[in-house]
Amino acid sequence: MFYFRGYDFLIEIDGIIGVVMADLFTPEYKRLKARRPPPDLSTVIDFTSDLHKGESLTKYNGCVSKLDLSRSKTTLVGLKPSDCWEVFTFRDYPGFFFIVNPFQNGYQRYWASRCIKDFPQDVDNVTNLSALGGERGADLWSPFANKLSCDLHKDDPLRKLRWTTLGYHYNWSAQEYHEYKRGGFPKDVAHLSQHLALSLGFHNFSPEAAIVNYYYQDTNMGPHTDRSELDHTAPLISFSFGQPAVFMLGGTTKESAPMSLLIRSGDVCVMSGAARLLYHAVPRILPPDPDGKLTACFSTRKDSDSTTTTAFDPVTYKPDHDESECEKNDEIKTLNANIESVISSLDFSPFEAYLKSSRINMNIRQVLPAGCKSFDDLKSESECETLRYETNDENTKNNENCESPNMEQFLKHL
Ligand SMILES: O=C(O)CCC(=O)C(=O)O
Repeated sequence: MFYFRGYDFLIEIDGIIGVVMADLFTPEYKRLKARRPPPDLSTVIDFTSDLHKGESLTKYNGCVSKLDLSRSKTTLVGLKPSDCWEVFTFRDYPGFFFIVNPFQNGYQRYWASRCIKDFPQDVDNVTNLSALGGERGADLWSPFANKLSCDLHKDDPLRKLRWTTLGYHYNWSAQEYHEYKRGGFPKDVAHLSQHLALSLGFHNFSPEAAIVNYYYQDTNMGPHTDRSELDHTAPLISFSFGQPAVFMLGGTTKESAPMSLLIRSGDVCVMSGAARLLYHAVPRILPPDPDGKLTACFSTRKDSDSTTTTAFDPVTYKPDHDESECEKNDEIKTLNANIESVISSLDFSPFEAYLKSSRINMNIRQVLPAGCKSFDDLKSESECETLRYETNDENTKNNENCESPNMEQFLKHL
C-alpha cells in the first residue's frame, strides 16, 4: 500500500488495484480534541469575534454569506424578532444555517433551566442514567442546587448525565425510533423549533423528537451522521447553551475535509437539505472564561441596574402569522407569560455554576414523514421499507474507530 495524490491510497490485492480515499475528518477531529499540547484553533470560524470586531465576510472569500430574514417581527419564547437575527449560509454546505445567538438577553436562563432541571426529571423522558436502570424522572437537580459548594463534583449524578430524550426516544443501540417508545413533546420546545424552522422557510416542520446532550468540559462527541429519522427533507435544529464548543461539519463521507465553527451560548445550527446527512462532531468544549463570568447573554437588566424591577426586557407578542390562528396565538401568549414568570422567580446561581463548566446542546428532529402522526400512519409496507432502507446507518455515534464507508465498500468488492 502507498500514498497517492497526497491523500488517497492505492491498494493492491491479488493483482487488483484500487483507490481508497483517505479519511480527512478523523485526523482533524483528533487534532482539535487533543489535550496536550492544546490545538491551534486559528482555523476555527468564530462569527462573534470576526464579525462583531468589524471584520467583514470578505475574509471568507465568498464562502460565507449573510441571509436577510425580513419576514417576521414576532418575538416569542425568548427569541428576538427574526428580522434582526444574524443568519449565515455557506457556499460549500448548502442547507446548513448558522444563527448567532437569536435569544433576547436573559431568556437563555429559561431554556438552560428546562434542559438541566426539568427535562431529566420528567417521567416522560429518558436519560442515559434511566436507560441504564436508574429511576425514571429522578431529581438530579435539587441535590446539586442545594449544596453549598457549587462545583460539579465528579461523583455528582448530574455530572454523569449525558443525554435526555424527549418525544420519540432514540434507541442508541438499534439506532431507531419506535412508536411505543414515545413521551409527550414539550409545547415550549415545539414552538421554539417551529418558529425557527418557519423563519427559515420550513413551513411543515413537525418537532417529534429531541436529544438534549450535556457536555462536561472534558467531553466531546465523535464524528457521526444523524439518519435514523424517516424524513430527511425536514431540518434538524440544534441549540447550544453554556460554554463554547468547536463544531465540525464535513461531507456525506469522512473523505471531505471538514470546516470548524466556534459555537457559543445561544447559537443555533440548522442542518437541512444537502446538509442534513453530513458528518459532524464536537471535538472540544472550551474552558470557562478566566473571570468566571458567564457570557453577557445570560445577564438580566437586574444584574446591571439595581433600580430595575423586571429581570429582563419583557417580550410583547405580536402575531404576524394568520390572525385567525387565535388558539395558537393564545397558546403562545400563555407560554411567553410563563417563561417570564419562570425567569423572574429563578435562583440562577446554581445554573450559572453548572453552565460555567458545561455545555448543553438541544437538538430537535422531525421523525415521521410529513402528514404522518405515528408510525402506524406510514401508508404502505413498501413505503415503510424504502424509508427503513434509507435509515440503515453503518455509522455509530461516538464510534471514532469506524472506517470510512468507501474503504469498507472498496474492501467488500475486492
Ligand atoms: O452538540 C452538538 O452540537 C451536536 C450534537 C449532535 O450532533 C447530536 O446529538 O447528534
